[in-house]
This record gives sequence, C-alpha cells and structure tokens, in this order.
Amino acid sequence: MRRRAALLRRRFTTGLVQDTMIDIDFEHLRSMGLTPAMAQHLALHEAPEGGPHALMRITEVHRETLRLHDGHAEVSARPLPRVTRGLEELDTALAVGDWVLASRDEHGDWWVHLQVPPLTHIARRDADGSRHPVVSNVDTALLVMGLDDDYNLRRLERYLALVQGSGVQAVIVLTKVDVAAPTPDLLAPRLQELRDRLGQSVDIVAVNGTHPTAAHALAPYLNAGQTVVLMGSSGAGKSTLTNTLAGVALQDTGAVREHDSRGKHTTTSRSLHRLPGGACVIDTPGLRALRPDVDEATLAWLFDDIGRLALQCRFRDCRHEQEPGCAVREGVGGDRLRNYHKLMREARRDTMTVLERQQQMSVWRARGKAARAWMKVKRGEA
Ligand SMILES: Nc1nc2c(ncn2[C@@H]2O[C@H](COP(=O)(O)OP(=O)(O)OP(=O)(O)O)[C@@H](O)[C@H]2O)c(=O)[nH]1
Ligand SMILES: [Mg+2]
Ligand SMILES: [Zn+2]
Repeated sequence: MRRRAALLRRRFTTGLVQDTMIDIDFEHLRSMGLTPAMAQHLALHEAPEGGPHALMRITEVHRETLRLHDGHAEVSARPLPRVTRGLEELDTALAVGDWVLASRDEHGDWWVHLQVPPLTHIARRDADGSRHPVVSNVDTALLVMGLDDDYNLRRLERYLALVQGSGVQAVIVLTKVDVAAPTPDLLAPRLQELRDRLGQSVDIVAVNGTHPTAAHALAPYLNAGQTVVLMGSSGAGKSTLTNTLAGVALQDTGAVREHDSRGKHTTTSRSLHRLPGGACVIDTPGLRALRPDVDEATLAWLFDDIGRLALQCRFRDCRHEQEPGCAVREGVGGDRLRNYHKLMREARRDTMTVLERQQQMSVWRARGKAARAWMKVKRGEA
C-alpha cells in the first residue's frame, strides 16, 4: 500500500496522501477509469476522519445499497446518512461513475464516507421537475439510436441537450446499419440528413452493434482509462453494444416489437463495466421521461444555427413564430424549430431549479478551491 501511494505521489506532485490514510492503487484504479485529472482533483481533498479509506468507483446504485469496485473486487456498500443528506442539500445523489472514499466497519460492512465531487455529471429531470443524476465522471456519451423505426431526430436533440453543458462529449452512434441501411447508397442520405440538421460539430458513427467491427469504429472513444456511457431509447442496442465491446455477454438483451422497433426495457438499472482495452462502459436503461437539465443559454448553444439566423430576422425580438421576415423559419426545418421551442419552454419552466444546479456546481467548485488553499498551507506555500 505504501509503495502504491508513493507511486501516485511521484506521478502527481500535489503533495497527496502524505499523512491521510487513503489506500490508492493507481494501476488497478486506472482500469476502473481513474484519470490523471481525477487523481489530481482527489489530491486536493482532505480525507475524512477515521479510515483507512479506500478509493472506489460506484458501478451500480440500488435503492438501499451501492456496488463499489476498487479494481480488484466488487463490494456492496451503503452511504453514511450524512453523505446522503449532504448531497440532498445540493439536490443530487450518488451516481454510477462517482468516485468515493469507503471503509469497512468492525462488522465487515462497507460504508461510503465521502463523494469526490465529480468532474463531469449528467442529470435529467422528471415530468414534475425533480432532478435525478444519470452518471458522473464520464468522458463521452454515446447516444445510441437505431436506424430502424427507433430513428427520431427530435428525441436525439433531447439527448444532445441532456449531455450539453455537462462537460461530456456527445457522439451519435447509429445502430442496425446491417438491417436498416446495409449499403453505402442507403446509408449516405441518412447521414446527410443528420448533418443537415445537427451541423458538423458532433461525431456520427454507424455500426452493426452485434458485430466486432463496432468495437473498431468506437475505438477512438475507448482509450485506456476513459469512460463512456451508452444512452438511448429501449431497444436501440445499448446492451448489445456493451457485450460487443466487452467481447462477452455481460448484459441481457431483448427483442424489439416488430411494428415500431420499440424495446421492452430489458435493462432496468445502470451498471459500469470494464472493457478489455482498459476503458469503462456504463450501460443504462432507456429513459422514459427524457427532460434535460439545461438552461436557455445552453440550448441556444446547441441550436446555434437558430441563433445565427436570428440575427437576420426583420424584428430584433423575433420569436420565430408568426412574425413576418423571419429568417429562422425560412432557414431551419419546421421540426427542428418546433423541438427548439418546446425545449426552450421547458427550460424556462425549470429556470429556478437550474439556478439551484448552478449553486450546486459552485459549492463543488468552492470545495475544490478550499482544499487547494488548504494544501498550500500544508505545503508551507501560503
Ligand atoms: N441486426 C442488428 N440488431 C441489433 C443491433 N443492435 C441491437 N440489435 C438488436 O436489437 C434488440 C435490442 O437490443 P438491446 O441491446 O437489448 O437494446 P437496449 O438498448 O439495451 O434496450 P433496453 O435495455 O431495453 O434499454 C436485440 O434483439 C438486439 O439483438 C444491430 O446493430 N444490428
Ligand atoms: Mg439494455
Ligand atoms: Zn425570426
């Protein structure tokens, strides 16, 4: 253990774990997706009382318990009530992908003592406006959509909005090319339609999720130490991709209804898995209520084509609805514009809660700042 901590100190000269009792095995935790950025971030946080504590990653969240993995083994644990309460005050909760400090009590039970504030975090809202974490600390969100009847651009824009502003890169993964667009002349117009609507800024990959070639196509997002989350509706092929990337059948997959390609909600909870190449993948169930946790400014960024065209509208305060001389209505597809209006209405309704979220992020940032200042004092720099 001492040797491992020493290794980490050599790599990150932030004065980590000198006299705190944290068991950090960087080599193994790297296989759980511990990035240098996260290790450095962690080095700035004071260890909680007691210990020794182990740094572990949440692989599953259940009603009462969590599954934690340290790179060697998986254990079942529970969060200390004060941890849950502290996060509730920030209108959030522990999520798959979070890094935590945990320790075992005298009965052999594992307890989570601290959540390391996440570096990236995706959250959604329920129809009633309440906020729910989806995942933490992922690098890339693979937005999985079938080229069959699952194909729905309005829903895809919703997923993009969900990821936008979370610090996570979104990549569109179109599945079922083998059945829905098996030849280049069938695939090309589908890709063109997407590009026309979404612009050039987002990567689009088309795969047969059941075939090993899918792993090659997604390799750029799956370097050792990286974490991806698979999101998309039920039946899109998220678990199929998980299994193809893993090279073994980790997750159950289900048939889809023939007339509309809908899945049967085969996957019911989120789970994090290690891949042979050293990356981690989080499989998720299709979300039923998909309401992104975003503000108007973030949406404006996502629909930047609308923002650009709006400069050419006859009226400065044009709402792109009935006004004459509207460049947006002229230049943007009706479907995309309707979706934009709908998402904007929801974002406005959620404004108060978005402010709360910003407050939460600033508390997280302030904690990091305080810890940095504390480390400086400790090192005699301040
Ligand atoms: N031919 C073909 N079938 C696919 C592809 N991807 C998924 N499927 C099939 O689609 C069905 C649904 O796939 P799943 O992986 O269970 O879908 P999911 O997204 O995990 O769905 P939920 O767990 O319900 O959210 C299965 O029968 C898969 O075999 C693909 O690229 N090509
Ligand atoms: Mg599934
Ligand atoms: Zn206009």
